[in-house]
Amino acid sequence: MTAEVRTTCPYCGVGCGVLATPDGQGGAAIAGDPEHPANLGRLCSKGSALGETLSLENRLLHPHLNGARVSWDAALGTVASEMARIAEAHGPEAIAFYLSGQLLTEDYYVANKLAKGFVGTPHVETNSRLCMSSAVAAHRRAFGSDTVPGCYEDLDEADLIVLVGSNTAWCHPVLFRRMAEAKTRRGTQFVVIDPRRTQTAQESDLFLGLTPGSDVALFSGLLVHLADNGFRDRAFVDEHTAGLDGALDRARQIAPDLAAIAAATGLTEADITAFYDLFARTRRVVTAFSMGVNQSVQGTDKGNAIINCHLVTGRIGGVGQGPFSLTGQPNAMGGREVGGLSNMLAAHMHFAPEEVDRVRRYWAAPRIVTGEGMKAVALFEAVRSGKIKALWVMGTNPFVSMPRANHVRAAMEGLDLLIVSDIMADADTAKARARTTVLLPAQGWGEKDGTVTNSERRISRQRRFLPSPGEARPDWAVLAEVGRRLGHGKAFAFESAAAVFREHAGLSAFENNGTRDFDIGALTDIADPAYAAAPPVQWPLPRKGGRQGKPRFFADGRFYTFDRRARFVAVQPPGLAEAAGGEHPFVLNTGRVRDHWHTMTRTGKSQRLSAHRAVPFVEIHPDDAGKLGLNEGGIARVATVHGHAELEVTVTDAVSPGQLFMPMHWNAAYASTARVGALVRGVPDPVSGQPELKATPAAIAAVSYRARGFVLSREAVPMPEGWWWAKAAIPGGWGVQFATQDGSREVALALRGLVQGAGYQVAEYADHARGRYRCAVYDGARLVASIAVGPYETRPDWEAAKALFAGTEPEVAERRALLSGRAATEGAGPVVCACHGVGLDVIAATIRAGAGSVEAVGAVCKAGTNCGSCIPEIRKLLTVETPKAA
Ligand SMILES: Nc1nc2c(c(=O)[nH]1)N[C@H]1C(S)=C(S)[C@@H](COP(=O)(O)OP(=O)(O)OC[C@H]3O[C@@H](n4cnc5c(=O)[nH]c(N)nc54)[C@H](O)[C@@H]3O)O[C@H]1N2
Ligand SMILES: Nc1nc2c(c(=O)[nH]1)N[C@H]1C(S)=C(S)[C@@H](COP(=O)(O)OP(=O)(O)OC[C@H]3O[C@@H](n4cnc5c(=O)[nH]c(N)nc54)[C@H](O)[C@@H]3O)O[C@H]1N2
Ligand code: SF4
Ligand SMILES: [Mo]
Repeated sequence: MTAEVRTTCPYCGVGCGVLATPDGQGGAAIAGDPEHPANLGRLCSKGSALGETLSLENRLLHPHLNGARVSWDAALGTVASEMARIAEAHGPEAIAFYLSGQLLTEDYYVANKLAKGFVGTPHVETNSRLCMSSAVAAHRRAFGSDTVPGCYEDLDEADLIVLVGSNTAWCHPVLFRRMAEAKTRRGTQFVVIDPRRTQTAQESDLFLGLTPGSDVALFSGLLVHLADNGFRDRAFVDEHTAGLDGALDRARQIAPDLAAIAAATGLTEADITAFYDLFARTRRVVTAFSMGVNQSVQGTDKGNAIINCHLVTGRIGGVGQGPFSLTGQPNAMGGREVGGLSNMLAAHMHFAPEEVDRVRRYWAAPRIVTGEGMKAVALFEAVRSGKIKALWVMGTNPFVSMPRANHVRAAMEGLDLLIVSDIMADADTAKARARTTVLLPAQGWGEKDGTVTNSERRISRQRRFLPSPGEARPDWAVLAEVGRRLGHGKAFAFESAAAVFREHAGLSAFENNGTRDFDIGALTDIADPAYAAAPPVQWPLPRKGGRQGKPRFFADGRFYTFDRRARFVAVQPPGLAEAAGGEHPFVLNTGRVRDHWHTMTRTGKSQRLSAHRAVPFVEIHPDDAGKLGLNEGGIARVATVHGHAELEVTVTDAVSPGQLFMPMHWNAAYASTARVGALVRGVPDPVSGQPELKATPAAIAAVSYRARGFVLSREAVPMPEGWWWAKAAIPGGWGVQFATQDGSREVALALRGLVQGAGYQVAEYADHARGRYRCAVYDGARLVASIAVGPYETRPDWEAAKALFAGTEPEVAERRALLSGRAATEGAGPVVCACHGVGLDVIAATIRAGAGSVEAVGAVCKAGTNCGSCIPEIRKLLTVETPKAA
């Protein structure tokens, strides 16, 4: 064991501090950093399982050109010469970059400088367009700058937390635990506003299950209520804001009375009144919002409708109060700081002539671009139309995550030059082929070095604790090398991440003098050792301000508009881009599950994280399922105008009738047909350009196969063409669940050869007349593979087989059980607690045996005692199982 290294979790925007202790064999022990102010030692299930994602399996380790391995020199030679050729022939604007909120600030800075300053293309866009660009636009309209006013401490100190379109319990779990502690400590109340009764909603004091897309009606009604009932902060509104009258007029039109609000939102008048009263009489209120707000055709208006309510009450900038955009990605904020969105220039500057001039001088870049580039949806449209000839995709997987992904894929395959920088060889986008395709291996988390900024503006270091594998390089270094090859040696002479950071910090302070919110001038001269050792720090951090950042903005009522007043915004009436109906009668909502990250290229490697939900699924209300003959665990085809997916059915009243919910995670390496982007329309918000990803009209129907089963094997085995399948990491190897039109005999033939190595013994049980087949493959006493097939109606239960597979040498009784399909011992059920691998059946039995609280359950079976991400699910089981115990 070598010494532990302080670093930062590479997943969500909470930005938890991690202590990583490398084991010397490519792995590391992972723990929460007790000294990091974001998490004070806690980690959620994803953070805790980081150690399971570090293997080099399927890593992209060498540069490739058109499918063949080449040297870095050859790969970057092609990149530079092709970029130069395309710029020469079609102009630099034919070149685009599509970046990611998961890049480090240093990577992002160099990419932005290269493109906007030296290649001369404004088309530098990022997946953050799909994530929080509506929040950015709402901030800019209200505050004159993209400023997050508050900090995490406000969540500890609030008396009311309103969560809008945010499944915080699953997506920002460590923050949710802070909120839950505030509840215990000071009785903080939670209101959850979401069309879906999420795990977060289960924990709320008031759940408002509104009609999709109707948030603006709810918050317009709230604005009127606050303004008309004596909750207006007159001094604040008069001295520090503008535009209330116009915003209020519009709000009155949208929400003339309670009945109209109830009709628009589908909520009861009693619930609406309860929410308005609670908000009105609680001074310390934080309204936290994420993708249910942002990923909407009126995401910017939703954000401003929320901010309006904070401005009218003057609840901004004070302890425990304010609107709070929860950022998704670990460096969503860093991307905003460097100018990673195509409508920003750099360092929170836009394209005003004096701003362009300032950055031109700082960069010494005479060819700097002078206007905005295209936003994601338009950008990929321009790829399709041929306007964009070269695209560099870095740290994002658009074949899965972009709306109309099939369209996007076809468009990208028509490019003259496609460059993909990724860490995984099996990422869907890394498998694309354009006329010239260059694949560049990036250093991943634990291998690279730099900074990220979390939701509360806190800059933390990601540090290297593993050797760099194969020929992987840091993204910033590759970009800088291309800059040098294009003839800009001086501008891209960076010798380290620290050098990049210094230049970035310098730009933030350059001719700033308090005119721009983003200022980290105090770090401009940070020396290499200080950068190496830098503790987490919040911005702003101006040169003259000392080493302590400022936790909150706007307490002084001074904003970044020209008159330093905040703006109320008159919003548009609520609505979705397209109404469900006709052949597509359902609203398809999409989002996340607790234990997977995005397109699964990393969390898919973890068996702990794959146990919670092992198969892609669609949630549907029992009434709809009944009408359509859909059964729990059956397979359904969900289709939109743009594409389709086949998913396992989960029948639940967590979704309302007429709605479907599907997770965004499964990519083509993990499931046959479950890529979310293929289905989603993604009409962009007119202000922010962020596409609507939560409400595409869809149809759903049962699908019937002849057989269904699973394969467990030490190495992953590919499924035959035409089968439905989903792959999951399991203890000791891989599990694939499948369904097929073949009978058990054909399945046996197709699969047995895939798992049967030389010298292995095979034990089989076949009853093909009944469509049943089971097989266990042993290498000596060790179980190396197991196959089970049954008729389609029998949903395969693989928990018992998985348990045997995880062990070393099954007993005779267990071997027999494996073939008979009956478990030798009682199963544990699907995993609830990922950290300790505790199943639902075990927790339910513990409760029935008398454990009456989360703590008691933990004391008996350990569930919920590590990261706590499963505590909401345990609490739900307590409500269900406790009555049975009595
Ligand atoms: N486990 C996990 N955590 C993550 C991530 C992950 O992949 N996995 N990704 C990270 C990233 S990048 C992001 S952006 C965040 C996202 O974090 P969240 O925003 O919390 O996650 P989502 O599940 O995308 O969507 C949130 C909720 O919006 C609701 N919603 C849909 N339509 C509407 C509507 O019209 N109004 C309202 N009020 N709500 C609506 C959905 O039902 C859903 O429950 O999570 C981050 N954390
Ligand atoms: N329908 C629907 N679509 C959505 C969403 C939704 O809720 N619904 N959410 C949207 C949101 S909020 C987001 S943030 C996006 C996320 O979508 P993506 O950004 O496409 O998802 P990731 O899986 O995080 O992709 C990251 C890629 O970068 C690679 N990678 C990891 N580390 C590195 C590195 O250090 N360097 C490089 N070069 N590559 C690396 C990974 O292997 C992976 O291929 O999806 C969006 N799309
Ligand atoms: S909450 Fe979980 S995923 Fe997010 S930063 Fe913390 S440990 Fe990582
Ligand atoms: Mo995101």
